[in-house]
Amino acid sequence: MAEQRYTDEQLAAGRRLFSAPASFRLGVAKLEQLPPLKGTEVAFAGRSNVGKSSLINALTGVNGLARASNTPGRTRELNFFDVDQRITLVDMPGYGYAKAPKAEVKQWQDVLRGYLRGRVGLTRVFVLIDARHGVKAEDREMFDMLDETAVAYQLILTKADKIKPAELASVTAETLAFVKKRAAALPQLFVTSSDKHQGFEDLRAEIAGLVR
Ligand SMILES: Nc1nc2c(ncn2[C@@H]2O[C@H](COP(=O)(O)OP(=O)(O)O)[C@@H](O)[C@H]2O)c(=O)[nH]1
Ligand SMILES: [Mg+2]
Repeated sequence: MAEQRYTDEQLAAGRRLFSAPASFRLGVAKLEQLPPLKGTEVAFAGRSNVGKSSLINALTGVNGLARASNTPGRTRELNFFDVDQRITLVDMPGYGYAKAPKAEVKQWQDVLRGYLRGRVGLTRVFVLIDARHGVKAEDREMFDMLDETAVAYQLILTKADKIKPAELASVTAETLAFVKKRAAALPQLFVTSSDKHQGFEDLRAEIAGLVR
């Protein structure tokens, strides 16, 4: 069995934090509409279809809280969710959706960059990577943006249920080697399956540790 990464107390704090019902606060399409900070803010980024919405649903235990969709590129807003008044989760619009019109892509990149640059109090960005695909060019652009804006970020490999354990081990090692070279990336990652509800105890413990 793998070594326990968090203490029992940390795991319990994670469970306690997420035992409170999470709720949707608002969706924001323009920087001027950003709400005031409430508690510790953490954001989730990743390519379209990587599993952001599914992960937020599984993390909070609220089915349908974040809209999961089979149509990639549909979420065009920063969606804000409250957890226990102490944590704000932000579902960021997916990037790397080739079919989106150029002007729309540019508008979204501006909103993302503006949010990442200007959001004082944004504590952590979790960047989701599909375990089947590993780090792609668009992910590296996101890492560049995060390194530039000096926002601490940490990777989550998603859809772990879709690949064999041996493949998962090698993509985990490759991805870790990759982030170790990045300025603002944390040198540990999470591996999750929203379908099988795996990996969330640790992620909850990590997020609970960020509460001020
Ligand atoms: N097998 C499997 N499918 C997943 C998982 N997470 C998400 N999906 C599927 O991947 C698709 C995209 O998920 P979604 O959460 O909407 O991705 P988003 O665009 O990043 O928000 C949906 O069909 C989900 O059901 C997972 O952990 N395992
Ligand atoms: Mg989504």
